[in-house]
Amino acid sequence: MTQKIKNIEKAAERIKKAVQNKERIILYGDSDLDGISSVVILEEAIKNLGGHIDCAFFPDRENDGYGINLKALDMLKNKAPALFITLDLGIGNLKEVDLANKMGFEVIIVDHHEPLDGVPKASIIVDMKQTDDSYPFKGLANVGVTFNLCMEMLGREISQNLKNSFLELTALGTIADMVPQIEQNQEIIEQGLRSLKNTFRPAIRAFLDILGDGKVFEESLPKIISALNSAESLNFENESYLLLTSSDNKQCKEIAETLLNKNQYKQQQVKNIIQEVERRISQKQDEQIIFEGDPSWKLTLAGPVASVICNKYEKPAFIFKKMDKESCGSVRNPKGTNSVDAMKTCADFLITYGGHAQASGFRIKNEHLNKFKGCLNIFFKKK
Ligand SMILES: [Mn+2]
Repeated sequence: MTQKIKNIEKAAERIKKAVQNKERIILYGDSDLDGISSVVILEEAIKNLGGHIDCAFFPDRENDGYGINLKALDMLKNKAPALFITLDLGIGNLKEVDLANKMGFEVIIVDHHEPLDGVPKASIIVDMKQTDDSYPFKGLANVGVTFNLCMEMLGREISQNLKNSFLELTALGTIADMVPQIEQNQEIIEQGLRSLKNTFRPAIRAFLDILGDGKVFEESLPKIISALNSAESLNFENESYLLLTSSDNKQCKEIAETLLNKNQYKQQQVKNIIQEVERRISQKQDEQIIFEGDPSWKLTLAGPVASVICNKYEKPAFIFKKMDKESCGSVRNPKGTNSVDAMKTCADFLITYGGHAQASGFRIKNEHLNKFKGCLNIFFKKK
């Protein structure tokens, strides 16, 4: 028997039971394509079992912060009791899960991020990065974990068509999340892209129609992924989610067009910030890390900027938006170094942090920025 991710059978059974008992189900996903595609395929799996979800919620990273947040819980409190399923976030939300429990929610966490100091008191946690999970492949995107969960829920009876349509979104989310394209991820991407070329999904068809004009699929693909990945959440709604779940061709075309335009604008803003960072670091070449922030930089652009800077200069890149009292940022690290370990060492200066070895995020009081930077420089000097 092939090995399964810890608790995945338990989670599948619990969700199926909720469908049977007509319990309320809330899906709470991260606002990037990995999180959104996770929500979409889990919703489709629940529908396939004859159930439905009560609502899908996506926090706005810029204004509400990453993960489960108090504003969301406050908006959702009237829906308790309900099954509250988090996707691509939640493993770091120890306090928030306590609060959700108190409000009468039963929380299931589906995540692929590294647990920090302990795990939340959720009813079920599916995350192969838990220390006692011996699942051999740790590189799945969250949508890869969710795909495994959907397969577990639907079992052998699943039709090849439905499986393919799940694989399409799983491939997109996996590519978008920039996890290593090896082992299961490679299989998912190969099968998903093969199916995508002839997809029935109205959202993808809309993109292909707009970008089409005789262009090959491979050229359109990065644009589609980038557009879907850069939609922002507003009032816990997300345009990419609306697009991917719409069956109205006209609406799909309108949203797809909007997302492509917004993404183009975003790419230009990313370029501008990169230029500014490069101007600043040209005077600081002796430092171990790149550590730059600004009040005018959008938080959602910090990740893309840090990626480019990290690749180009082969140094850990900490890029942040400086707000009134706090700063919030994204981190990208060269292979062989671990940003989560680095921040663990310097955790005294941080409000929160979390993520993966190569890609993570943090929140900090402005008065601690210099001490944090000094601590990071010492950590990476030792490496
Ligand atoms: Mn992810």
